[in-house]
Amino acid sequence: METGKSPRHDPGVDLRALGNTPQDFARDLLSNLYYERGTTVESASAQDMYDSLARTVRDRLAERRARTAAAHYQANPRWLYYLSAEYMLGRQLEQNLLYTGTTDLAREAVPDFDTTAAQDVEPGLGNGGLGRLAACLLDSLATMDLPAVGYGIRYDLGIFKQDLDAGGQVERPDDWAFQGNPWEFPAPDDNQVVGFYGKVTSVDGRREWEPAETVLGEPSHMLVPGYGTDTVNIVRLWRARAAQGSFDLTRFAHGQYAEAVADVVRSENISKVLYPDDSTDLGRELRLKQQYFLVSCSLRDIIRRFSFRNDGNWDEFAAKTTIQLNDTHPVLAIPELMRLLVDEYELDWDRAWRITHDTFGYTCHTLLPEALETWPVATIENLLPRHLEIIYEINARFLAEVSERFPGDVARIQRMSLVQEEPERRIRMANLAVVGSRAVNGVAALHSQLLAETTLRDFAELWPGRFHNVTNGVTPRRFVKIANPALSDLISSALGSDAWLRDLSLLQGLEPFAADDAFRARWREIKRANKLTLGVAPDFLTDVIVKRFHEYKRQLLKLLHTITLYQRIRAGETPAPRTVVFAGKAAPGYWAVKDVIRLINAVAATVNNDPAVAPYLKVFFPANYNVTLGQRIYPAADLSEQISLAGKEASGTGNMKLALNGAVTIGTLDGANVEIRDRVGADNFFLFGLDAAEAATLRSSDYRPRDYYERDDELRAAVDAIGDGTFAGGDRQAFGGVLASLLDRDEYLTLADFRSYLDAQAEVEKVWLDAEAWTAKSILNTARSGYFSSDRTIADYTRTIWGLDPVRVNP
Ligand code: C3B
Repeated sequence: METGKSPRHDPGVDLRALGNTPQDFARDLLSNLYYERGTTVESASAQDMYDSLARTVRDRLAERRARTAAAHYQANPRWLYYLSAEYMLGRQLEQNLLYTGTTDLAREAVPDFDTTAAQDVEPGLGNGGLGRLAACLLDSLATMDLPAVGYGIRYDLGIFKQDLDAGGQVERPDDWAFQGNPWEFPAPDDNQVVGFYGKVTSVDGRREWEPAETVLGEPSHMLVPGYGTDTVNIVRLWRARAAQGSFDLTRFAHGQYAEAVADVVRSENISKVLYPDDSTDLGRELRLKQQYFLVSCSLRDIIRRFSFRNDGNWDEFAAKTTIQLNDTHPVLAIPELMRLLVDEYELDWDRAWRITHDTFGYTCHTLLPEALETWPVATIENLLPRHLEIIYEINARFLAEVSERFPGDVARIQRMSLVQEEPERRIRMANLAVVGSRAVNGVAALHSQLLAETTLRDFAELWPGRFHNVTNGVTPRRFVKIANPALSDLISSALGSDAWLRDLSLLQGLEPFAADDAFRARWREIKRANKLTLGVAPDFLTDVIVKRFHEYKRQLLKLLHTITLYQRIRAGETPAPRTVVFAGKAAPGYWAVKDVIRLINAVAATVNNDPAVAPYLKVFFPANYNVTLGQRIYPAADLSEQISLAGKEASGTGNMKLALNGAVTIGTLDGANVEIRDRVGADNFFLFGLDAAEAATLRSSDYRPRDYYERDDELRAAVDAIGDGTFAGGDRQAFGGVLASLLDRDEYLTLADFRSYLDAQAEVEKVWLDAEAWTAKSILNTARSGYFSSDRTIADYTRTIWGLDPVRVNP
């Protein structure tokens, strides 16, 4: 199984002969068209041209990749392995053109560049923030020359495509690689065999797991280039396949066509589809299989890579390897590494545990208890019997440690146990993650603080030194340079260079320009042009709430405000014109927020068809929010809505993308909003609402949403309009569920925060009417948001958790 292949680079021929003159580029493009697609310029389809262009660009990265692999082999460095069930990579073509400096060459060489580029499909292998964060971190790791590999699953179907039918969300499959994926390199020789089910027996005093079912994990990788450097890292994605020869010819001959491929289908189902759930625990055996599949393939690959230079030297493993667990989805890596070390490599338990514990770091991305994964003991016992034994052993040793520290504290032991007893026995994956990792981190300052005070309090008391904060960040390459080229050019000309793309703190240099009339005028012009590109009115305030739909994120609060604006206009008021942009997907089974989507579109239909309202208010809900659509929305936004109930949003990253593009935030003291406000200044941020402590107190008291409804005339009118058929052609039942949830429960205190939110919106409007004052705030938001670069996030991880050194790639 160990191929012992080493990625040494043979410098006998200079592959950089892939030159970058217009002739070189055009020749390579033509060569790909002829030899890869078997066609000619005259008869090439848009897809032929796209594929050939993609290969031409990719080949320039492949050469850098070979030099990176050689440098890494030479350095034998400490590696970071990032394990994540999700990656939202975004479109690859524009990024890779930028990173290879071939954008102009491509525009020159390709007859119809825009049509060609439009063929590029975004691999949507994630749900939302967590998956996009993973992609931003990979971008920064490569940019900072850090030796890292991302591991994930190559889902056949990514996050569903959202259609809107009569205003409601309809999900369509995202067959993203249907036309092939030119960015990907298959590596079938590096496949791994993964076991499931079966039984455990004792052989010579050792435990031996005999799986009843095996599946092949076949990897392919996509290139992850750094910006402004020759480093090209990889993200390695596993695809499940049946073993060769699984097709049942006998059954086929008897006309049993479905049965003939049953084994193949069963195996391949493991990487068939991304679970489209965000922030809820979802107990399905296939999902657990996916998680184990990812972990098992990746760990064996990590050991294979370790063995190139350090074969058998297990005492070096944790010094050469750090593995970051992106939330609880890959946490089975902890018992799996124990199983490999103890059962397969025959290390004793204590030594294996030291290695395991020293190897892992765990990032938690939530505070919601319902998002902390737990798995029924019975499910694990059936699917992974040996892992359950190992988890029990870890638990027994761990609980002995807790008892020693807190003798007689039975309640504490029950809370901390890896096994939940009631109402059903389940394994608590977050507890397992904390016990098996040397470092645990939250993703924003407030989040890390609340984790230690609430969700993971017992663990923080036991091991205070294990807990860290690493505030999230976003890549300025994709979310400023590529998304907003005109603004990027303005920034570069103001700062005198584009060095800010690799050191975003340099944006501070823009501060003086907030007082420069000509600069402000140019800043406004760009924002206007970006609105036209998005297709919204250029002179309206563009007010955006774009993110996954979730009750805690309170899209409904934004909608109540929108309804109030509508009612005020109907009553003769003439507010500052604004377009409210909603975008985002809802988990397919999450009916409470699917109703909200339907209601937003019903309100949009009413508002947008009312000529009396048209000069003041529009509601826009573009379907299928994804990275590509986000790249068009952020540059056009004036106002960034970050209005989750305080204490619920771990961090947010859309808030950072919007601030960097000059949107001013209206928000609660939640997640990274707190840090955004600290940096941009309280004067350049519209704050409202309960803080986390106040929200927790109100929620635990006898909260009565109806009191707020009865006391506030505008609130009552907005809520009544939902129930009286105003937006449903007179049908009073159409949104009964939304109404009841607001008035009877209002779990996320929407009504309690309504008035404070409207007051803050009045302040927004006042400032907006003074265009110069608004533009100054917009510029200061960009100038002071450099901290939110994912390069800074990676620097923090490197310093506090990973301890990595860069490896420079020789030109
Ligand atoms: C998200 C959180 O909801 C965001 O606050 C956070 O910014 C990102 O992760 C990145 O840290 N998240 C998610 O997208 N999916 C989950 N299952 C849990 C958290």
